[in-house]
Amino acid sequence: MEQWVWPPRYDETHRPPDGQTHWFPRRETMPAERRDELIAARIREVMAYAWDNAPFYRRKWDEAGIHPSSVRTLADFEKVPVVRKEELRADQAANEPFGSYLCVSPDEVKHINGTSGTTGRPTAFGIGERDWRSVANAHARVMWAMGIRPSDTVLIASPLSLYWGSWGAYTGAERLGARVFPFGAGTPGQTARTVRWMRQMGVTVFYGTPSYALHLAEVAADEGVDPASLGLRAMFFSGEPGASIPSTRSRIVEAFGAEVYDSGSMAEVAPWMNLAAAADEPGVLCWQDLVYTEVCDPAGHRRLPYGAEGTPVYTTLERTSQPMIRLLSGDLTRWEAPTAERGRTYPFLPRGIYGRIDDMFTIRGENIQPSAIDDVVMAVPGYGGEHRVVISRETAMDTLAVQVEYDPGQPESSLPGWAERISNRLRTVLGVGATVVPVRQHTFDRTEFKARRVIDNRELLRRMADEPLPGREP
Ligand code: 8LQ
Repeated sequence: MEQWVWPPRYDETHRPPDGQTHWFPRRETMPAERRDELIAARIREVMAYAWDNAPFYRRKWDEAGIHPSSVRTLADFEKVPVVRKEELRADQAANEPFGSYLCVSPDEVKHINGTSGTTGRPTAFGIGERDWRSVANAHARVMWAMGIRPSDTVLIASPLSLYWGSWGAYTGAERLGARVFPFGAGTPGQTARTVRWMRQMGVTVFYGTPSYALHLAEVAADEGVDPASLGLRAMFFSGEPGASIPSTRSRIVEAFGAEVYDSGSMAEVAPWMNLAAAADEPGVLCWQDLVYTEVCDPAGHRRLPYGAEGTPVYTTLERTSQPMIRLLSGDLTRWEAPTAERGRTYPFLPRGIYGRIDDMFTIRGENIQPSAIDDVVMAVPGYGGEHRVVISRETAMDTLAVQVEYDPGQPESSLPGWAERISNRLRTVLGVGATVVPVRQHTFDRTEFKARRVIDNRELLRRMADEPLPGREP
């Protein structure tokens, strides 16, 4: 029943009694050191499998002078070179359609998902039936820890397209035995219909992005429906920072009155619920026996001690079609050692994933994460629901401006003082001042998916400087 074998095999009839908090008690609560020994052994098997089946890995490790048999411990494993998303993209371009890291025959691919391709060529995920089942079983297990039960109706409120997020939540909820409602998101007018259908179907659990949940709350209110009356019991999120960011989280809780669970890593490493909360609190556990997470130094890619901030590097331990072995995320987090207190002996990321290294910007020597700005402005009474962060260059100095929508309930005469209070708060938190510009509610578009709130005018200026003027030779 509770097995952990390679290649993975699951008892599809297993489901704990409702009152039991762990789906797989032994795997989830064993001493972390013991689990690490088992992970080291599993990594050897996964690497040997990839060596035998994936020219991509064989070439890469050959060049680095590494053979799976030389990786005996987790310390050895740190030396295995990381895989970057660009490498996967390039390998797929050269080896259409799934890349030379596909370890099963193309005939065995039963599901296709992909990246949205906003940054370059999209990457295809070719998923074999075995992997689809492993993801379903893993996600059911993680969702069980969130308290989701067969009696729940789970709304999938994210795009049902290439996005692994929606399908991962779908297949997990289905495996758990819940009622799945794949309503999707992203088509015109859909959000108002979502509100109506949620009521009619008695939805109890919501899945989507934090930005979309806040948008849904606004639309519900516009439709005369108090979001708290929708009857949601639990909401779980992935895709962007928010569920572990205090002010975003409290706005969601205040609107819906539901429990909030953060989850999610990267589509490539599905089961992407490998990072997920198992309690109604900010932060996520690293479910190490599904995907082995190392928080690493962003330059050398060596594992950092607990307590440190770094970038997650992921290794799938149950994927057979496109295994990911030390995939570099480029995200930022801080991790803490496993304790028995959280009921599962996994490392903990108390603030979840709070941003991407690439999205960080520097103003007068201070490194700033967009999510830190979200946290400040969303906590301000009178916040109107959206904001934009504008970085510009005036003379030699970069400047920061934040346009913040205000609630129409605020008298206009109070706005200068309101803006100044936000500005002061930003200075305290970020270490640099920002110009705060109040703007009317609904100035900015809402998103059904992942929010992009930073406008980098320096980038625009750089691009304009690089582009040839019409009529002039480049
Ligand atoms: N990203 C994903 N989940 C996040 C979270 N909980 N907190 C902060 N940032 C998060 C399919 C899942 O939703 C995971 C997913 O979104 O996969 P993608 O589309 O490949 O995007 C991955 C990126 O989303 C990560 O690298 C994080 O930056 C962010």
